[in-house]
Formats: sequence, C-alpha cells, structure tokens
Amino acid sequence: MSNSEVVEIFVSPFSQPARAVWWFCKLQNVPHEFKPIQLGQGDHKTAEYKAINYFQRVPALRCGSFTLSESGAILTFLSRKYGAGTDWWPEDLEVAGRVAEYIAWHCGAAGLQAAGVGWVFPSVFASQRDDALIADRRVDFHKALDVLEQYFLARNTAYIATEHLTVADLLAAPEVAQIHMIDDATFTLDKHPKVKAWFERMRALPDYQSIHEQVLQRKKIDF
Ligand SMILES: N[C@@H](CCC(=O)N[C@@H](CS)C(=O)NCC(=O)O)C(=O)O
Repeated sequence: MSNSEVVEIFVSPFSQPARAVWWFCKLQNVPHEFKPIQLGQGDHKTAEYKAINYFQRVPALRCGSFTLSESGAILTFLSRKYGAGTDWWPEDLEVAGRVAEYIAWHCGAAGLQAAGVGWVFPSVFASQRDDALIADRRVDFHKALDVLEQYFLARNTAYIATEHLTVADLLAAPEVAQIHMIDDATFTLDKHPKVKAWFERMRALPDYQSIHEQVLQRKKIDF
C-alpha cells in the first residue's frame, strides 16, 4: 500500500471519535473520501455498513478491501501509513507507549470517551431527558477530566504524551469540545488548569473550527 492511496472515512460530524479521525486526515493531508453517516437516520444500521464496521458505529475506515473500526485503531493505522517519519505515532518507544496507554484508557470503560458520550448524548439527543442519569454522567466526565489533569498532563508536557502533538491529543480534544453543546453554564475547566491550557492549544490548531462547525453551531456555552 502506498501513501497516495485514497481511504474512505465513515464519519458523523457530531461524533467525537469520528472527528478525531477526520481531523487527522486534514492535518496530515491524507488522501481521503469523506463518507457522511447520518446516525439519526440509521445509516449505520444497514447490513452494508455492518460489513465495514461490525460494531455499527462511527468512525470506520475502508482502504481497498481492508476495513477498520475503533478510532484508536484507525488513528494508529493512519499515522503509520500516512505519517511515517512524523511524530503522530512517535518512534521513541516510551512516548509511543504513552500514546498507546492514552488510547487504551480513552476507549476503555472509564475513559473520557465513555464519560463524554454518557453525559452529552442524553443531554442533547435523548427523546426523554433523564436528569438523574445526566447528573451521574456529569460526575463521570469530571472524574475523567481529573485523570487528564492528575495523570496524563501531570508531567507538565505541552501535550498528552510528550512535548509534541500525537494522535492521543486528537482523540481527547473533540471529547472536551463536545461540552459546548450542553446547556450547563456552570461547566468550567478552571478546576483543571492543565487541561484548560492544553485545550486552548488544541483549539488553536488548524482545522479545529471546520471539523467542529456543526458542534459550534449548537454551541450553548463556552468555557
Ligand atoms: N470506541 C468506539 C466508539 C464509537 C462510538 O461509540 N461512536 C458513536 C458516536 S460517538 C456511534 O457511532 N454511535 C451510534 C450507535 O451506538 O448507534 C470508537 O472509538 O470508535
């Protein structure tokens, strides 16, 4: 496979792990075809899509006959295929270990992704609001921010794994950005100053605005 090969990415702009994959493609100039998936219309529930992503979620990738699910796996694949010689997936074994550690935590049961989805989706998209559930998930999200503050960013590096940007940061930032859509004027990153400073750096990156356009159109709060 050469790195001029076009990949198809199956993405919804409202999905934070999908935005991470899309962002990578833009930042690294990956030749890609954007395949929009309308979750609300059930595009991901078809048998055709299940053949691309067995789990019937976004994001997914197709490259020739090769298909892949899971944002962390997709970013690993893309950074090795299209970012050879760059820092996205670092050569340094210890830094690469940190990236893998972050991805495992992020996508695991207690990660930022699980907490963010748990809070944002019922708050914004649920047909019937369950305020008790929302309050619980809000606590989970704050605990996930604590992990970022007290562990991943506690080494006082500019980015999650080291002093430079890696795919770990691309996964994390769209989760925090999702909070814009929540109607919660009390939300602030002031208790998480390292997260706040890191997030400001992420927001200043190229293409942040364009990949978050739909989220920012629904913006209820800033923080
Ligand atoms: N661990 C997966 C999570 C993917 C995921 O949950 N995507 C959500 C959108 S953020 C989705 O497709 N939900 C549709 C559904 O569950 O029906 C990843 O990182 O790719």
